[in-house]
Amino acid sequence: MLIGRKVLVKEEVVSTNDAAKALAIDGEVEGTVVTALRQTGGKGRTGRSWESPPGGLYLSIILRPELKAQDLTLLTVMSCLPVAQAIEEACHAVPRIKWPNDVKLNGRKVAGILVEACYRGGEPRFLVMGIGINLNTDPSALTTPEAGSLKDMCGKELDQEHFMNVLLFKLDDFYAKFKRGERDLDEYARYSESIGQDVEVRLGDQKVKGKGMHLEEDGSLVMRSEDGMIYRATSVHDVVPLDKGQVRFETDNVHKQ
Ligand code: BT5
Repeated sequence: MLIGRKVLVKEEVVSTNDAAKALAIDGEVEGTVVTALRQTGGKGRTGRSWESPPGGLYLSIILRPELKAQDLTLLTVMSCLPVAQAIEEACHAVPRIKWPNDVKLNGRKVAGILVEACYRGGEPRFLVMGIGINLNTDPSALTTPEAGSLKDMCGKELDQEHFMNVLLFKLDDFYAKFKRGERDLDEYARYSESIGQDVEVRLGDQKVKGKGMHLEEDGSLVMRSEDGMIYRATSVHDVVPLDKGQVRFETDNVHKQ
């Protein structure tokens, strides 16, 4: 087992992603996990914040994959799969993955993933995969209207240690398979609420409504807009028309060292 060989438990941090990033810069090995009981500055994508009261699970994993840039996006997008599987096992209910990085249960967002890539000289040096799950969070501690707590929705307190062990096991299995080139897109589609469903993505200043069609091998979501245009959405929810050439690659947040 690579992921979770070493788990560092903190009481309070600003962000487990920042804590993991600092460790990774100092050479911490792949697979190390940083977790905290609460975060004072939990981060979402593109400057958004992640509410992190006690009761939630906040963890970040240091990864050093030797993968091509396009595989990094797919890795980011598909990392929702082990999170959804762990939630299904704990709650006996099927969660839905909203592309690119949300996991929802009964229409409420219960988990989010933020993967940050640290580059040096154009080559990814390491990734930090941050996962936030509203496990035993008191729903009144969450102000985001669409947020949901697993404890509230499953009707029982969940064993945090057991849940984390299951999650780390599933993440480890997923990551090992991913590195071997195995991508279970059918299993992903089973949880997806975006494939075959109505989606809305941003194209510059505009929002485009349409239907999600399939996940591309580079992790982007192909959709057909209401006026019949085919678009490819990259993982930062920019959308690039397929017939206008190049698709832009961006991991969620890119940091230069
Ligand atoms: C995400 O961003 O969903 C990624 C969240 C990743 C959080 C983890 S916690 C461990 C690690 N350390 C960090 O600092 N971050 C990672 P995004 O798709 O941008 O969604 C952010 C939006 O989700 C916010 O603007 C709110 O609308 C909503 N939100 C914030 N906190 C939430 C919560 N606890 N539960 C559900 N929704 C929330």
